Amino acid sequence: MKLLRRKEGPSLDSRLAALLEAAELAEGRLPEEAVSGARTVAERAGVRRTLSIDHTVAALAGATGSGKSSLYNALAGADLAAVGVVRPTTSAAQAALWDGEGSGPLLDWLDIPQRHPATSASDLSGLVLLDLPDHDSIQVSHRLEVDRLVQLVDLLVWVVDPQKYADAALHDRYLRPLAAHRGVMLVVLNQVDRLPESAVGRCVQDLRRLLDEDGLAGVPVLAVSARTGAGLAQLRALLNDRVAERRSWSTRLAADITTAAARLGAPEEAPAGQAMDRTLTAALCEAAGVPLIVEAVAKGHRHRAVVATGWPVTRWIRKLRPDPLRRLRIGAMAPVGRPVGQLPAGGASAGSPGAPAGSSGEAPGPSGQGPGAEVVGRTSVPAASAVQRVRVETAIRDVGEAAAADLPGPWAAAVRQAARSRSQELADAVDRVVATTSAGATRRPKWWRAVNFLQWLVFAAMLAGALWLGGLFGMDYLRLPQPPLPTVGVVPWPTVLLVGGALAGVLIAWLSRLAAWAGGRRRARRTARALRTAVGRVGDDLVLAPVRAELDRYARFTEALTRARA
Ligand SMILES: Nc1nc2c(ncn2[C@@H]2O[C@H](COP(=O)(O)OP(=O)(O)OP(=O)(O)O)[C@@H](O)[C@H]2O)c(=O)[nH]1
Ligand SMILES: [Mg+2]
Repeated sequence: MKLLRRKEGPSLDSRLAALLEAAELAEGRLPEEAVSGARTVAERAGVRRTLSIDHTVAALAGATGSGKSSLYNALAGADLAAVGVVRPTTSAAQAALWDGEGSGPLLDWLDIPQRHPATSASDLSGLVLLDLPDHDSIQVSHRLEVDRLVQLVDLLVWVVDPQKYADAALHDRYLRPLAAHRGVMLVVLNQVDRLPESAVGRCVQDLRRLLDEDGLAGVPVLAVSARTGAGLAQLRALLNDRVAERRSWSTRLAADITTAAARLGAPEEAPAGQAMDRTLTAALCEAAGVPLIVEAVAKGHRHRAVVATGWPVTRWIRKLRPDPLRRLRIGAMAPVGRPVGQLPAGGASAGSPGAPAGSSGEAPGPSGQGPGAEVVGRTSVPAASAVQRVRVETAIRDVGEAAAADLPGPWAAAVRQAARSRSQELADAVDRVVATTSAGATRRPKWWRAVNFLQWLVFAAMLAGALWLGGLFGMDYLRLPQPPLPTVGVVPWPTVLLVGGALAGVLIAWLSRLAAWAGGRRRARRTARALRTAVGRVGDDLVLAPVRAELDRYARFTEALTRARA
């Protein structure tokens, strides 16, 4: 016995664990009924295994008047159950025990208070035989009692009679749904004494055909008569075999697991989760104003280059104009309000046009800062337009659709939902990475300082030339004798300094502008790349990662389901 327990244990154990795991993973994805059904099976199995496995609980089930109680009495060798002409007779299940010692907790669990020792020969040692009420009863309580015990017993003995063996109530409600339990089922055609001998074979054959149609091929069918005792010896022998094997309990639990697992779904190969992110990144970049920022990076670079390296005489004019990049509050990182939720907010945003494009944050300053608005490090990049938001929504939907393509219905819905699950956070997260990623775009190249120094040197030379010439002009005006004037060739030095300084200053300014133009483009390209990567990462975190998690959950579910069905 101990050996048997060990032999059955592990595989049942692991299948039960797998069923529970599958149910847990299916929580919220599959119909609650299937999930709780699997849990109930696991729970029930857990309890049954702790109760006596030396006893086999067999239930006589069937329609009213089929002769369950008569058969019960005949097998037990005593009139334990009332056999009546008024239908239905049996209203509560009772048990006959063959060597019932130790079966108490099992019968307590089955909730059967009426227990009688059987008086027939003890060849059925270990059998607990239940006489059930009728399954097709006009009494609801009878049907409920039958349904309850059909779920729990180790062995099902269906008792039919020649009149009602084809009843749809039996085949549709019990036999067909229990096809997985054919290993723990017997069918007894009772009252064969009421048939002419020649008809018995035909009747059994017809019953056999019906059972085959129910998916119960291989289930033993016995023709008996509780009244005459015909066929009872074979029935006893069959019961004796099953009781001696002491395996019906585990076969039944295994069938329960198979059925519960089937209700959770067919274990299919989980599709490789390929989430397409290109379009999503592109849509997010557009909505986050990346092209605008990239353009501003190039322009801002040129702007600052002119301020830093332009001709000192004219560069102040440029200073009066705002820096295009700082206008977007990039690089400045001052707390500026930007209404959150500019990108689509899950399914809720569908159909709501939201703020018109560019309506907020166009100008620097706390324009969008309302009471309670989130104000930490927001950029002033204009809000996403309706078209851009729709594009992001579409891209998110496409990611969900593509990932859900090969999944069964409820799981596909869960994957689609996962794609949308964090879209509320997208606007904020994208804005934050845009602010941090492009913050470095305002760094000044070292050569600007050198050129600036040179500009001031040249400017000083020009100024010196101007002052010198001014001095000479003054002395001439006052008719004072002219001091000696050094020359370069024929051109006097102060003129060389003034004109040369001015020309050199303008030339340096133009050359620097040329270099800044190229530098600006280069910086814009680098920023674009960095922004695309950073925004792509946000899309990955908030859209693709939840999808991958759900696909992974489905993969683990199918894997658990495969183990549960093994
Ligand atoms: N001829 C004949 N009559 C039988 C046989 N078995 C039972 N009967 C009769 O059929 C009637 C119903 O028998 P029960 O044993 O009470 O039937 P049951 O299936 O327990 O019915 P419920 O308790 O109402 O569900 C009784 O009158 C029995 O005498 C049989 O093998 N042959
Ligand atoms: Mg009865």
